[in-house]
Amino acid sequence: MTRETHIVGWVAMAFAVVALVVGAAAFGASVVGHSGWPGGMMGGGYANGMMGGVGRNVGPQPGTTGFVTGTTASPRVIQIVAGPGYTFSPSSITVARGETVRFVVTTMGPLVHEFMVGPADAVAADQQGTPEIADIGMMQTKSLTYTFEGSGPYAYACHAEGHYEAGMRGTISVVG
Ligand SMILES: [Cu+2]
Repeated sequence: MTRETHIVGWVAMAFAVVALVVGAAAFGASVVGHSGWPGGMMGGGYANGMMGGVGRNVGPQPGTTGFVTGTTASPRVIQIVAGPGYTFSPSSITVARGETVRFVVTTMGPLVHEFMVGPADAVAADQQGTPEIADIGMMQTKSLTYTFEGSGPYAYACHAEGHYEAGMRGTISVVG
């Protein structure tokens, strides 16, 4: 390798590093933009990550002071961790009637999970047409946006082979 190709290599690498940093910053900005909690979600998200509690959703919950209802234009983000094992964390959530929620689901552990959300009876029956994210592999994050128009009951579940039977489900309470 000549000295010249060495230099070209280093320049390319420097550009790659800059691209990574810019990309990370842009990702952070988009997370804030979708949170619907101006100034609140960013800090919460980082704190969650550092504590390893990605499934904990900070900020005022429905029915409490300061709660901001998710809308179709700005859905409220709820983070759900699938696994390890046959669990969702959290396993119960509360939504406001009529609100739009963006579920951001991350799989921890080696099992591949699914995330179905909708009316409780449809979710329990794995009914075709019920909103669902399929095949969320280890450390993968996928999202689904859903509007809770009725009074419920609603639920979420994983219908990967045997997972629902093993208890991989969550309940959704509707307030308002
Ligand atoms: Cu599962």
